[in-house]
Amino acid sequence: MTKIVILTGAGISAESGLGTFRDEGGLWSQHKIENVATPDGFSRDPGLVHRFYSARRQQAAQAVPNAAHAALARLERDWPGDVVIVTQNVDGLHEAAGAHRVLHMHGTLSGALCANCQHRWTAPPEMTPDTTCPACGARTARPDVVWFGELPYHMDEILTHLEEADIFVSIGTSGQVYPAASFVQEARMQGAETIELNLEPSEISDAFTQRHYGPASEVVPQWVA
Ligand code: BV8
Repeated sequence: MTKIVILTGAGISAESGLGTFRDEGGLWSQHKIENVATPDGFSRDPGLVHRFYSARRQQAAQAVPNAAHAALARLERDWPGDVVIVTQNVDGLHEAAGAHRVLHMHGTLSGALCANCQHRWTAPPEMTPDTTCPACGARTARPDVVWFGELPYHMDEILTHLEEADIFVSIGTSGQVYPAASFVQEARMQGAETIELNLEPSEISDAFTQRHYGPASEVVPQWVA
């Protein structure tokens, strides 16, 4: 049975009103990466990092899936073979659209992690440096997201899916962050068909055998149909 592995990035959620990172006016233009998405940045100013993620958590909670998320959920439901979504996104829009097999390699805004005892729980809408861990009581709560220099989640499982993929589709990512940006090469080495669906060519466009450009809410349903 044909297995499809789909990588998504911030671009698939752009039309749901969630900012991307590297587009004009994107999240990184408002904050320096090293101040809000690195362990050092969190140690230096946990209040700033909590404010950055609390604002995104509340925004994501209001966002609704768009036609691209819905099309992928339909594909997962109707495709006779395996469909796995590997997302770099920390919003819950794939699940809100009805997808079930979603691997959040960079974590989720809805998750909280205790830097002291590694306990995980559902994050309150607003987290601050005074947020305590319900398990150990320490004030060491952090967003359960993967920062630069930290190992992404589910890597072993993801690499297995890439080995088994017959089709690899990359949607809404600039291909600038690793190891996600290397997945297309992994898939190609296994002989998979590689497809890029994006607003414009990404840093890794040359690695794809098929490319369709335009807003995700248009090109993804067209491709799924
Ligand atoms: C690791 C946190 C090792 C959560 C994020 C030099 C070379 C290679 C690698 C490195 C290097 N120097 C450092 C590294 C490693 C580093 C890295 O890749 N750095 C980059 C900047 C060079 N990577 C890491 O540190 C990773 N970890 O390597 O660990 C290790 C090994 C062992 C033990 C310990 C450690 C961790 C990376 C994860 C970082 N965390 N986010 C959060 O805040 O969200 S990354 C961040 O970027 C988000 O997760 C985001 O999803 C991700 C990727 O960005 P995109 O999703 O692609 O978003 P972007 O804005 O860039 O692009 C949007 C795209 O959408 C554009 O192409 C645009 O055209 C398109 N678009 C816009 N609108 C639409 C659209 N498409 C369709 N429709 C639209 N409407």
